[in-house]
Amino acid sequence: MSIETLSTAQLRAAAIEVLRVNDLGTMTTAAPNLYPHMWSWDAAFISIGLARVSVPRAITELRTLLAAQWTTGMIPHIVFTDDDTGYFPGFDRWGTANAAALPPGTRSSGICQPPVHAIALRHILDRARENGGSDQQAAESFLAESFDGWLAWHRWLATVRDPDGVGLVEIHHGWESGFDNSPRWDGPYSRVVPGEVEPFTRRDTLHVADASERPDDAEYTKYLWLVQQMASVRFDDDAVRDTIDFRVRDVFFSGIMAASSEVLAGLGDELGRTGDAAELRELAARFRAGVASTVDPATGLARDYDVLASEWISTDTVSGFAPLVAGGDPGLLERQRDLLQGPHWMGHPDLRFPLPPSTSPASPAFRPRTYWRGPVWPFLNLLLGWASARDGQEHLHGSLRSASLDQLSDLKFAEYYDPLSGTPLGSFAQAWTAAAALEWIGAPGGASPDTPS
Ligand code: 2M8
Repeated sequence: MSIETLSTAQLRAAAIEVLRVNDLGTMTTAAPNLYPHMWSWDAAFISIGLARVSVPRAITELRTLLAAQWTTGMIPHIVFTDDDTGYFPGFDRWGTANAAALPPGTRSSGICQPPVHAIALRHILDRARENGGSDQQAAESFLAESFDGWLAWHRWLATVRDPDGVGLVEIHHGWESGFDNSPRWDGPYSRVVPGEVEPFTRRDTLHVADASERPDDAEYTKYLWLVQQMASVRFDDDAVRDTIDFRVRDVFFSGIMAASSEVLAGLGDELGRTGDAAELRELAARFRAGVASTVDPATGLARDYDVLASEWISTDTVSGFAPLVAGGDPGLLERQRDLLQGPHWMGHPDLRFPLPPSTSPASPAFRPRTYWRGPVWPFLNLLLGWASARDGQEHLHGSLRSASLDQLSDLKFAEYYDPLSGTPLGSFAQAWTAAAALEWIGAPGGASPDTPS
């Protein structure tokens, strides 16, 4: 089906079908074969898409995720299904069964991912109020039921992962960033020297057309070494910090923390939780300032910080636009928007669609087909679009929307896309890609994909 002839209704129906195929009842798998479990930040984006179709089902998604929250407040990055799906590393390999903070009966990994959840909850509530009736009632009671859980999650991040109060979240594994093998992490990983890693057989490479689209075995050995290090101290927060070979202040994670804390503060206001809302606004301000403090004056891009090597990580990756997600200083944001729409990013002349690649095509680190080293990730464009709408940037929002709908009109709902050829890559029928399509379409009967908004 070509972009020209595809209707919005067809795109919407196909996206709904992807979510249906991935639906296990109380959780949506991130993708049918490659990712047959629930992932934390995928679940948040998926619930945004689900809210366009069924508010109760969207609520169920977040409720399932929150039920796996650790007693410390951490929301784990994977909630495993009860089945042995063959995903590697599975629950047993994680070794979290011995973690003191794992709630009884929960099967999860022992690390986290960026806190997009409050933003998702805001979307669900907004859709529910548009629908009114039982949807509104269900969403409002879910907000009241779950607020303490989200608050505990943000507090855990603010204390355990930012003990010095610098306004940047520290991560202990590239998987926590969600940008698994981004060039951002090449420096920190180059200094990880794995000890004895238990033998392993990967499964991920079986589910993509070309294994070179995935991280290589040397990268996986380091990923597993870090998991082993955490398991050796039973995932105890303080002990992990003292043990782990990977400690990085992740600027994009921190940008999401800032944005999401602000949104959660607004939700707190609605519940009359004035003190908690004020605390969350302070967190939002702290992380906004932390993100802004990383910006390299020479490039205008935000940077990560390698704690163990005491050095800044300067890469031309989309994470450099963390201030656009965090919000804040208008002058900084304007410079960032100019960069984002400029020739190294959305305005690069060789792009198939004017959407930001995960690494700039102008960077020597750019690999157009390799996972987080260059491809375009549709869910990230939705996040950037949400932030631009929040900041009243209708033009940028409209550009991201129309280019995203053009890209997604191939109906593959790929995990990621080659920015130059537009080829869909990684897993197909990826749930958060379908969810992004649903959210970009908006209400049924909205503008058609090829109508610029
Ligand atoms: C990818 O990460 C997982 C590990 O967490 C993997 O490669 O097995 C990343 O793209 C991550 O951001 C995403 O949440 C996950 C599921 O879509 O896949």
